[in-house]
Amino acid sequence: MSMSSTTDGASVKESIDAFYAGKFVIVADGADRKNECDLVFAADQATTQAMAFAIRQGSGIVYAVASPDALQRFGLYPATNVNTNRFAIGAYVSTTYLPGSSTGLSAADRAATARALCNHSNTADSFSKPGHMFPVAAHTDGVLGRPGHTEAAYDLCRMSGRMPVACLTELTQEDGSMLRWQGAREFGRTHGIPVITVEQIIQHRQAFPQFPNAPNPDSIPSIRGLDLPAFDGSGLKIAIISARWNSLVTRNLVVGAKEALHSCNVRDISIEYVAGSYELPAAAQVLLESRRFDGIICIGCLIKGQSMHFEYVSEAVTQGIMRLNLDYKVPVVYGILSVLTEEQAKQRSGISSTHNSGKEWGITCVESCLLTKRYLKASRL
Ligand code: RBF
Repeated sequence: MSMSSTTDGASVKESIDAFYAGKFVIVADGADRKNECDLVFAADQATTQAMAFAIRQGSGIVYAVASPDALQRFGLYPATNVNTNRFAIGAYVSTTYLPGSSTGLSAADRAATARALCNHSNTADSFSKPGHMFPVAAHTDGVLGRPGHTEAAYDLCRMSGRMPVACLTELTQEDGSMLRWQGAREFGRTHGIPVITVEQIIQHRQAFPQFPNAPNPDSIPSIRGLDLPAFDGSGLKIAIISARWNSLVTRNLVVGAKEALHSCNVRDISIEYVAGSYELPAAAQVLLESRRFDGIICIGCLIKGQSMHFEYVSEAVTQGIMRLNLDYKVPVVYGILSVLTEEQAKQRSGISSTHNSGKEWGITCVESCLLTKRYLKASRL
């Protein structure tokens, strides 16, 4: 019984396609590890039917896999300070999405919780602690950082360009024992679900280091906006400076920028905060003087009010950031939404749409850093 041969199970490509379409994928780890087969699917595609199937065929416990950052933004925290689990699973406190549920345990309620964990406009207040879904933090390097089911589910999200939150449960048999490799393949055949191994995902990630970026809905059907090609930003050191003014919006933009940087393999990301957009150029200058960064992304949100403030500040900040770009020869990305209404701010930051401008700024920063590296001998001053 070999689990490493791709001819035994499905191909990674097949699994990525299924996962992208919101369908199930079964992932097996090695006999030397847990020797379990887990059912995974994209959390933003979690329907009541999918959740009911997962609860019936699995252990009954359904996990929500995401990065530590993504969980912490909803006020979730590690379930223990001292992890004595044999496989050091990154268990977080259990949770239920309150607005969408009654007891939290039904398939419909758990599906609502899974979907809510994908919606950045939700705040920590909306999630009870404890609850009935079990969040697990994935290693941010995916299966390359830890060869577990959790990371396999997380990587399936990233490899398919989906929102990086997945649902996962361990498949069990009628008698309650765990389903193993052979049983999982039969189960997969019966239900039309591709079965792959963690090892296959590791090999795929090594062969294809870049993740595709989620399509930018603005740029696909029309000529507006920026397409999001994948760049390899391995080794780059990037700082994000975010204004806290209009923080609901800027927080989302920061998440978008970080997701884009991660998708370009940027691992070294520092984040600093200032009060308002007006503070951004001076803060960027301080970081530039430290000579520690290959690029900086300034994030803010200016919403036109009743006074002349908007005009003055946006003009000053635009000029300030341009000056830094030309003076320091280090890319300083202008990530400031200058909008007329709150609704426009929500639309451009992914709160009321799927378009998050932060992603474009992350990609832009990597692209500009690579250009600088190609033409200037010392990219860090
Ligand atoms: N900062 C922003 O980033 N976005 C805004 O929409 C914004 N609106 C402001 C409106 C007024 C009337 C004032 C006085 C400040 C505003 N700020 C805003 C804060 C500004 O960028 C800066 O932090 C403060 O002026 C302190 O230097």
